[in-house]
Amino acid sequence: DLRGFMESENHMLIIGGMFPIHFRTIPEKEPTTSEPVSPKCEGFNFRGFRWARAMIHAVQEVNNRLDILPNITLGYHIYDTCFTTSKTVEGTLAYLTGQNETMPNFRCSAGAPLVAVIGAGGSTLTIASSRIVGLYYFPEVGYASSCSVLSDKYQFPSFLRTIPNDNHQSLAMAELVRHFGWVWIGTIAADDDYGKYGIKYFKQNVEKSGICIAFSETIPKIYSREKILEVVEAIKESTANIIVVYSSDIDLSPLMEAIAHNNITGKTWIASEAWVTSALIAKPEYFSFLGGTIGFGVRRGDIPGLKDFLLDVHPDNDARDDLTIEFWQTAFNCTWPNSSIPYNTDFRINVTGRESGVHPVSDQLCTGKEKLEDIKNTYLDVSELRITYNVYKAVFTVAHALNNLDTCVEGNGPFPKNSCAIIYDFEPWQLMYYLKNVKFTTFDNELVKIDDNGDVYASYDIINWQLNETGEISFVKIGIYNDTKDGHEMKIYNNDSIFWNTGTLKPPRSVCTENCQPGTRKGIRHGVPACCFVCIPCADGEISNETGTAQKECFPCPDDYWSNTLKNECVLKEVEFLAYDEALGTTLVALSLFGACIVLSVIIVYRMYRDTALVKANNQELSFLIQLSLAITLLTSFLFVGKPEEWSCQIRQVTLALGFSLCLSCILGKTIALLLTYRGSKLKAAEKHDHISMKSRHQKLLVLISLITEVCICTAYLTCIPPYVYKNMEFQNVKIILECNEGSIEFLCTMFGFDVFLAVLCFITAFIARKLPDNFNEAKFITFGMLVFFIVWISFVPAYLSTRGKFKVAVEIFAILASSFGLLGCIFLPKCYIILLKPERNTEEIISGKATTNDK
Ligand code: TCR
Repeated sequence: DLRGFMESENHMLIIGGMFPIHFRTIPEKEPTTSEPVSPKCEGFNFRGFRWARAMIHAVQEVNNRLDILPNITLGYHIYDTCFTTSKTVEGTLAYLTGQNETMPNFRCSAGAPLVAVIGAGGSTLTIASSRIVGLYYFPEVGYASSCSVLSDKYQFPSFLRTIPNDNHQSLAMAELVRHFGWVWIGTIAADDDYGKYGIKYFKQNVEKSGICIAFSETIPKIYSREKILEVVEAIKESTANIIVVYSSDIDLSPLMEAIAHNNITGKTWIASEAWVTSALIAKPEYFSFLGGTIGFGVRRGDIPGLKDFLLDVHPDNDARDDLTIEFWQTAFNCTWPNSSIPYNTDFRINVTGRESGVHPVSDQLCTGKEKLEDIKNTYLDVSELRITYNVYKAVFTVAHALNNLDTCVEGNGPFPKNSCAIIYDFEPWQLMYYLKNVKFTTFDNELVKIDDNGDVYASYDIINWQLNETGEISFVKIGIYNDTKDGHEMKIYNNDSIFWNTGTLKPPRSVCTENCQPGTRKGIRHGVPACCFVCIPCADGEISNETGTAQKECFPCPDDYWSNTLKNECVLKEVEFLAYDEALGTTLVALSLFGACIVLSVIIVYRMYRDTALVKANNQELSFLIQLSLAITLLTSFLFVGKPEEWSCQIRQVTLALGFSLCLSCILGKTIALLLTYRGSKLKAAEKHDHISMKSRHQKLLVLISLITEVCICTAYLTCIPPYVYKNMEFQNVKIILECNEGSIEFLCTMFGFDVFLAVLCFITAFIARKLPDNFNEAKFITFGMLVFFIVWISFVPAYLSTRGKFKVAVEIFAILASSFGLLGCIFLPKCYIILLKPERNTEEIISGKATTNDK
């Protein structure tokens, strides 16, 4: 309990202050058998003591300044919260009542009014005390209470603070995590409002960007070995390398002790403001576990004259000052003569299981000559004045508000009828008005402005833990994070200046599953976080080629492309057609050439033996036309083999149909002639000549008509719906079958239907004529040839329909060759046989059928 004021004539106002000068209260043994008393506290907190001293320093500075509150002297009344809610509430009530003078915490200057409270440290404590002072609209200015709920003015109408709202810090942490590409993160929160709200907001933020939380643990408020070990176990088991910790240093220290004890290395810790620069955690012996920690610190300031003021503390200064005696005893580990202060104790059970702090009072007596300058102590460390600077700003906020209240000009005031409040006697809500509008600059030229929610502008230093030459942990500023009007801004100065405990210059990685390789995609596993997935190979015809991102889908290749075996690239599909240079193609072409040669030799034979009876007996032109048409049909194979082109597609079927129609119409001419010859044989000799010439005219006409008909059909086909080249991809994924699409099946059928019609006529007439005596049984051979023709084409249909790809074309060529060879063989081969090998039978008599008996 610190209190003080300057003795002067001036009017005096008191500012309350609440600081965690001890770590915890000592639990009462038997609370029910005696009247309850306020618990005692243990564990001297040098940092909290420094904050309290900084407040006194700030109050004195205000008193020394002539520009702020010249006629008023500020006093202070500081209460130890012992980092517990109960003590805080007790203190708050003591402030408000000003009663209970016998209790240790009393208002020294009876009569001097309390104007505001600075405090109460951690958010949980502040929430408790602020709810009480809020009832009276009594101002409370926080210096370390950063929890976001405190911005809620419905719940905490009289609270303001000089530390930024934690929402900004949570955002900054999320931004940092995203910056380094970490997606698999563990979180640890203190079991209080600070930890829980901070982590909650962090999680909300981070989960939006697809980052997953591997584990969420809480550190107990009341020390519990089991619970700490549970947390340690969770950290050990998790694959997450990044751990975000939102906790005050006091709560965190047992966990860190356990981390060191269990030798957990290789983790990178993200520190919240409350422990990032704390000497309780940043111990050199922890460096192998905590080195490379990155955290956020609020703005720091070097308060002028503070170091000297801190040094100016000695038990002799004030005999009643128990805290200073305890400080002295703890700092120098000695006992102050005749002191009844038993505080230098710690009854906690250590994480390691042994009883620690069993050194209630040292045997060594303090001399009073110990030198503070000689020891290294958190209290005297003024290198990282962040919260201390906030305390300073909090005092000045109150002082400036009081000053504004004091300088109010009557008639221009903010209160009803433009009145002012009187500094000697004002209500708490009147000061609240001025506090809400306060605006001033510190010695550091920092503008302090409290907004409507009682918050200040957020700006953080990004701090990295590194080891310096002297083997101590130094807090290196590696970047900044600022809250700007439109969003926020994070700057990391130089990536190479960051120390990572991975032993490299590169940031550690923290993922549950490594990103999928190209050629695979992300497959969701049920019941596990989205960051833990399996990589499934892409389906055929689909690819994924991005590296670095975990992609959810494979993309199908464009039409002409297909995936390669690695599934990371689309490659042009292989084009398939019946080529000249493959065995099948060559064979078919050779066969057709062979056929054409035979036809050619037949033509030559006919030409050479044109004067013989057998050749003469036929209409020579018709025979030639048949030979020609067979040559044509045989040679159309060339149009079918090779890469289909627009032109070849268009002419191949047409040529074939025309060839056949020419051939068949000639044959029909022949068979009709045979029928007519029979009739003619019954005519008289005079009429015979006429008959013969008429017969050949009729034959030519028939050929011409059928040819014209077929040409018409073909032209219509080609002009209306011509065939075209078609890339068939339906049957095979990997290949494009290049084929001719016939365009119109109807036209095709009509075209070939006409051929079939002719063929049927041929067959019928030949069949009728087969028994007639003719020149060398021609009708019989034609019947046979037509049968071959039919058999070939009838069997062609199912064969054609059931084959795919290039073999389809082969089947068709095969049918063409077979039918052509069939006709060739049946019509011309027997004749050539006779012409060439049996010339004795090549006589008028035998041919005209007069020697039929011989024949049979
Ligand atoms: N806000 C924390 C408490 C806290 C603290 C600290 C405690 C902060 N910074 C430094 C000890 C040392 C930030 C709270 O609970 O709101």
